[in-house]
Parts: sequence; structure tokens; C-alpha cells
Amino acid sequence: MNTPAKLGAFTLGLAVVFGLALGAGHVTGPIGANAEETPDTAHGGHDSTTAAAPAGSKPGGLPAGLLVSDRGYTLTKAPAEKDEFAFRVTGPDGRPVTAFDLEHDKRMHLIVVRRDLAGFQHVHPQMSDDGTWRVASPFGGPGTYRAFADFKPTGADPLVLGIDVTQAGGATPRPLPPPATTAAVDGYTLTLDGRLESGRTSKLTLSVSRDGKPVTDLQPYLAAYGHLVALRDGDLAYLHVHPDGAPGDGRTRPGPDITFFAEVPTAGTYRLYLDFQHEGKVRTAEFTAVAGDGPTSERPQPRPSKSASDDHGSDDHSH
Ligand SMILES: [Cu+2]
Repeated sequence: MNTPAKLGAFTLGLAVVFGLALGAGHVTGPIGANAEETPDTAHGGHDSTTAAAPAGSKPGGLPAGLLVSDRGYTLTKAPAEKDEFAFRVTGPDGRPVTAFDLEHDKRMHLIVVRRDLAGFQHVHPQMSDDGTWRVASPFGGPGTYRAFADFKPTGADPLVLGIDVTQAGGATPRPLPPPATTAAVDGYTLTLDGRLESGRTSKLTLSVSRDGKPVTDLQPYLAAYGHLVALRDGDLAYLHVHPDGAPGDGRTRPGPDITFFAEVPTAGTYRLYLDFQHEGKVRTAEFTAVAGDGPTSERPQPRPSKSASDDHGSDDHSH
């Protein structure tokens, strides 16, 4: 496939991704477009069949989190005390934004991960009147980190902006752990069932157990039984996924299974981070997962006559 055609297919794929997300209430994108809201009210006026920018992605189809500035909003670091991280979001008028909508109980979600996908943190800074957000340092040691601010300015679309933050000192890169379907954290075992495929909604089921027994009394955390962030290995493209069903909806059980509908923009390797709460404490389980090509490879291909020399990276030649 030549490059323009490939880009076109990629863009189309994203439109489908976010269209599904908005229409069905399954989220691939920022926290704002969440499964607990009624799509009609939460996203009134957003017709997923139009060319309107899908939540959290740039017109033209970039995944969220890759830009430090998007649609007039810019993420900037602010002077901070020792052992603290501070930042602001400036708006289209160049001034710090101070009005943010609540999303999943918070007006700002800050996700931090080292560039090698280690050291994941999901924290909730506090804003002072001048629009400066502060939080105890979420950085676990030396190295370069990506900090994602996931928020919705009042009156504007949800956004995820990302900025690199370097902590002085030598850091030893961690090789990405190999793909796995189980993860252990704090005495809990999590099992991942399901397979990510680009361009297609994948059902992922995460099951929580402890000491070999299913956990059936998970606690709501930020209005859900689980929060799943997926980061793409290589560029840290950001997807925030919420579960199918919400606490108190009469059909969603508090474990042991948490079901997500996720869609990733491309084939490739992703690191999944699941936040869940049990017995009053939030824990994060991590998995490496490889997304398959999905239906992308089933799309009609352009005529192959002249593409042989420039189609490296295409589906046919990438293995
Ligand atoms: Cu959060």
C-alpha cells in the first residue's frame, strides 16, 4: 500500500474507532467520553458520522496524548517546590484555564509514565485559583517521563495533552516485559482474556483473584470498577478505556471480571495499566499486549503495480 493510501486507511480506521466510542459509550480516548454518561447528553451535537474531531484526537486522526498543544490548549510546566510537580493549561487566549468540568469525579487526571513504560502513576492534582495544578512528585526516579493531562475545559472538547519531564540522574532503561495474560500485584492475580486488534473493537476481560479465589467485592474507583490506560510502545500514544457497565447500573458486578471494549489505532505493542480498588486501596496491574492487524488487512488494497518499491511497513511485508 502506498503511503497516502495507508494514511487514508489509518484515518478512516480512527474515525470508525471514535465513532463507535461515542455512539456506543465505549471509550477510546480521554476520560471525558465515558461509559457512564448517556451518549446523547454527554455528546449532544457530536455526530460521529461527521468530520468533527473525535474526542481526544486531532483532526486528521492522531491518537491522544502525542501533542503538547492542540486546538488552542497548551500544557506547560510551572515552577514547583521540591518533590512536587506543577503545570498549567493555557487556553486559546493564552491565559491559564481555570474552568474544567468534572470527569470521573475529577477535573484533572494526570497520568505519568517513564518513556520506557515503567513507573506508571495516575494521580489527581489540585488546582489553585490561578490555574496552576500541583501534585506530589509522581516521578519514581531519574529518567525521562511522559506526563499526560486528561481533562475537559468547560465549554470545550475533552483533551489529552502530553509533555516530557526529565528527572536528573542516570536511569537504566527497563526492557519492555514480554506479552503476558497474567499479572501479579500486591498479592492479587489478574488475568487478561481477549485480544487487541487494530481497527476493531476488542472485548477485554480482566479477572481479579487473590489467593486463588475470585474477588467479588471490588470497590468503585472514580465511578468505575476499573480504569484501563493503554500506551503504545514506541510513541506512547494514549488510550483511556472504561469498563462496560458502571457500579449501580443493576447489571455490573463488582468482580471478579471487569469487561472493557477497547480499540487500538494500529497493530503493535501496547502496555496496559489497570487501576482497580479493593479493601480501600487502589492498585495498578500491568500487561504487555500485542495488537494484531485486525480488519485493516482485509480492506481493499490499491493496485499493486507500482507499490512494490515503497510499501515497506505495509501489512504484506512487515514480517
Ligand atoms: Cu484520574
